[in-house]
Amino acid sequence: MHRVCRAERPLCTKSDEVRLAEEASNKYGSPAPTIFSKVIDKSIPADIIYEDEKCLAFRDISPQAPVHFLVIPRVLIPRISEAKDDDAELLGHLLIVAKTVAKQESLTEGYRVVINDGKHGAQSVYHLHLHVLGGRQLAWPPG
Ligand code: TR5
Repeated sequence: MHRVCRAERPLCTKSDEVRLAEEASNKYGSPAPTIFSKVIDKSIPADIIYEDEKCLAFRDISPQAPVHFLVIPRVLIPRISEAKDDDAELLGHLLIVAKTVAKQESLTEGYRVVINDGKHGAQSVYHLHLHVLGGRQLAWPPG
C-alpha cells in the first residue's frame, strides 16, 4: 500500500530499509537472537573480513557503496541507545576496528561510519552494528 509522506512528495513510498526497520521495531523485545548472532557463531555464512575476541567485521549483504561492511560486538547490545557506561571501552574498540578495517579496505579518500538506532533511525537488526561505507563520493545529508 502506498503511503503519503509529505505534501511536496505526495506519492512517495516507504523504502525497503524503512519498512524493514518498522517491522524490526515491532518485533523488538523478542528474546530470539538476531541474524547477527548466527554470523558470530558461524551457523550462517558471512564474508568476515576481521575478527578478534571482542568483535567482528563482515561485508553487508546489500551494499550501499563499493565498500560497505559492518562492525559488531560479540556480546549483544541491541542498540546504541541501550549501551551502558560500562560499554565505553568496547564502543571505542569498535570505532578503532572500523578505522583499521577501512584502511585495510584502502578507503584512503575517506568514508562514513553510521549507527542506526530504532525505528526513526531505520535500524532493522537489533544487534548494535557500525556501518562503514566508502569507495565513492557520499552525499549529505542522508534521507
Ligand atoms: O538497518 P540497519 O542499520 O539495522 O542495518 C542492518 C544491515 O544488515 C543492513 O544494511 C543489511 O543489508 C545488513 N544485513 C542483513 C543481513 C545480513 C546483512 N549483512 C550481512 N549478512 C547478512 N545476513 C547473512 N543476513 C541478513 N539478514
